[in-house]
Parts: sequence; structure tokens; C-alpha cells
Amino acid sequence: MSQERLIEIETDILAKNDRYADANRAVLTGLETFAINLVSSPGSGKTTLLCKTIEALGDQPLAVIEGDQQTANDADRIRATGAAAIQVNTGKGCHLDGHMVGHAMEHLSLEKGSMLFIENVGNLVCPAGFDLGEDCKVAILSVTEGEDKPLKYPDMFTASRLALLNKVDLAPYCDVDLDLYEENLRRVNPGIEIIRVSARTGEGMEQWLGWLRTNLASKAQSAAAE
Ligand SMILES: Nc1nc2c(ncn2[C@@H]2O[C@H](COP(=O)(O)OP(=O)(O)OP(=O)(O)O)[C@@H](O)[C@H]2O)c(=O)[nH]1
Ligand SMILES: [Mg+2]
Ligand SMILES: [Zn+2]
Repeated sequence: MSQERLIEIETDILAKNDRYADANRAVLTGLETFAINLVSSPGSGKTTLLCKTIEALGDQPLAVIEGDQQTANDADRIRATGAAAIQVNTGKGCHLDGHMVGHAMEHLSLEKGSMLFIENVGNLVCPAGFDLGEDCKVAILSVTEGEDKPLKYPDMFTASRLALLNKVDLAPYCDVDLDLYEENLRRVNPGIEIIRVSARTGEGMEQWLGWLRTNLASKAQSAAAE
């Protein structure tokens, strides 16, 4: 296949995805629901952090869409907290797309004023390119991954509004420089917000919960103004 034809197909796929994403966004705006697309490499702690977040949010209405190539493990872990979760298995696919998320949303009865957490497939590359109709991407980077990851995978960190620097409880054992993590995140995205957290010890959780509540409130305000 020629290079031009490949580019044509890729452009078609992304344009189609954007139409599904726009439809999802319209539904979410109508519901004044704040949707975040959680992106990271495999094992950075997305599900663990989500379970802790759900427990800490108490009676805040919310739902979760879980993306993985195989297994229902993560949706099962979320449901164990009492929250509603839909698992999407992408098979050979390596990211969620707007169409998959639209179908998953049909199976969730989202209340007005909810938070919708979409845990993407663990992959620091293509989830950056696929809009799901979310309000923002939140990148999770754990301290065991290496300070250079934002420089090596800049698209993901450029596309994210917030970076959660997770597993800070492990920092003393890993010979890492947390300031350098932050410096490299800001080199690729000067406007990125950063919160240091530990899903294990609860460090930083209050700040993260505050960030979620503030963003939900501004979503409700802007949705009401539309
Ligand atoms: N020490 C420590 N371990 C953590 C922390 N957060 C997650 N973990 C551990 O990291 C491992 C991976 O966590 P998961 O929550 O499954 O990671 P994930 O990003 O959801 O993984 P995938 O969905 O497979 O991409 C588990 O063994 C967790 O217990 C943390 O803050 N500190
Ligand atoms: Mg997970
Ligand atoms: Zn992919």
C-alpha cells in the first residue's frame, strides 16, 4: 500500500472517531457530567487509584468505563467498590475509541451531575490521538517508570490537562528525582497541572479529590450556559 493511501485511511479513521466523540460530548454536556479519560502505561496504578477515589468520593454519583485488551478484572475491581462499571475488551486493539465509549455509555444510566471515569488501555502512544468525547485526559505516571517518559512519549503528556505522579511512597527506594519528573512534564506541556499521589498511602488524595470537584462544578456551569 502506498504511503498516501495509508495516510488517507488514517485520516478517515480519525474523522469518523471525532464524529462519535462529538456525539458523546453532547450527551455528557446534557447530563452535566464531567468525564475524564485516564491514560498511562500498563500498571501505573489507574485502577487502584480509581478504587480509592471512588471510596473517598462517597455519595458522588459516578460510573466507570474500563478498557483492556482482555479480561474483566478491572471492571470487577471497580464493581467491588459498589460503583457501576462496564468493561470494554479491545481484543487486538490498543486504545478505546469514540464508538466503543458511546456504546458503553448506553449501558450506564448516568445521573445528572455525575463523574464518568474512562480508564483507557494501558498504552502511552495511541490513546493520545483518540478523542472519546471526554472533558480532559489525565495522565498517570508512576515513579518507577523513569523521569524521561514525558520526553519520550510527549504526545500523551501534551494532550493531558493533569498529570498524577503516582506511587510516591516508592520514591525513597527507587533512586528517582521527583522534581525532574515535574520538570520534564512541563518541558513538553508548560501548562500541565501536576499532583503527587500515592494510591497506597493516600498522600495527595485530598488535592486530587478537590481537583475533581472543582472541575465537575465548572462543567455544570458551562453546560448550563450552553
Ligand atoms: N506502592 C504502590 N503501589 C501501587 C500504587 N498504585 C498502584 N500500585 C500497584 O501497582 C500495581 C498495578 O496497579 P493497577 O492499578 O492494576 O495499574 P493499572 O494502571 O490499572 O494497570 P493496567 O490497567 O493493567 O494498565 C498493583 O500491584 C498496585 O497495587 C501506589 O501508589 N503505590
Ligand atoms: Mg487497570
Ligand atoms: Zn491504539
